[in-house]
Amino acid sequence: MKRFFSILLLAASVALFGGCIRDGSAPEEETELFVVGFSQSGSESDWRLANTDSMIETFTEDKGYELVVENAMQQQDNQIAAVRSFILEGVDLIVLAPAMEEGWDTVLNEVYDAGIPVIIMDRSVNVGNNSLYLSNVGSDFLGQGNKAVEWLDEQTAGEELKILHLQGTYGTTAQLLRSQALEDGVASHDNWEFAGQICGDFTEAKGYEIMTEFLEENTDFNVLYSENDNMTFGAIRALDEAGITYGEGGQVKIITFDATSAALQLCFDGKVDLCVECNPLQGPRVEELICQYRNGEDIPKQVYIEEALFTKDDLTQEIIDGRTY
Ligand code: GZL
Repeated sequence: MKRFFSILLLAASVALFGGCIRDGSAPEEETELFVVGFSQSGSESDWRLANTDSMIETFTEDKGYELVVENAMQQQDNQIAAVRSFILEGVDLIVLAPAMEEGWDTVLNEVYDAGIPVIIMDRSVNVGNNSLYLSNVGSDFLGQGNKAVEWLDEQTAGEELKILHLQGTYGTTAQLLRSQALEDGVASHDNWEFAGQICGDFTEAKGYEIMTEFLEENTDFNVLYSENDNMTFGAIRALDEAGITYGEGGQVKIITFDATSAALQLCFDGKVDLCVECNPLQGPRVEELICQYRNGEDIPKQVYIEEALFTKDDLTQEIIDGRTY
């Protein structure tokens, strides 16, 4: 008899609250789609495009979702407007991939007051009250930078290093923490110094532009620490035009973040020395958290995605060809 009532209670809660079954399939009792409002920060890089694709491929109608995607083109004001439109539309949950770390308190309080749950994905938000969001799914950006610094220390023990620091968009969590790791590294090594710190906004075009400008003034550096692959691709074009060698046996060691397949190919070809993976395929993990939430389970406030480092020795053409982004 007891089992009968527990089954009855489960069926009632699914029918009433739309809990989702872990395999992602919508319970038969559900008729309405679960509407996810997704505010994506932009489309500035290969990483970002893969991140968007991961969400689109995960939140499909046959699994019981309607995904509403708004691309903010790296402008926080566009994201705030998108979140407000999600409130008016009465979506069931918001996924926010924030362009910047600051400036979210007001609009996230509006979402909270509207009773709509929020998951932060990729970067982080710095708000006074972290109960404004359910969880932050993303990368350990400080860990990525620290692993890169440790690798550089091991590879160049005792050498005099002049490091050109190609930074991502200022104020984004990826830039803030990857930069902090390198700045801490320079501060703790008497034989390391900055040749320069320049911002490429995570794009190939800006990376090429600022690298070209920098090389007109200064070619005296032996490490390039570039905070994403697209800026690296632009920087490499500028290095080629300036006749400066890089990678295996070159004047400049290159460290790059994201580990897109194009960057891994450069690494395998000996043109880039270290690829630090930043995994954009976060849709499935976000969906798992949403299912836990809808089933009334507690979810962790911070979830880090598994990531690795790649040098030439870690790669084969088969591994590269098997990558999905
Ligand atoms: C990292 C992400 C960064 C990538 C860049 O999670 O925020 O933004 O490293 C992207 O490619 O532009």
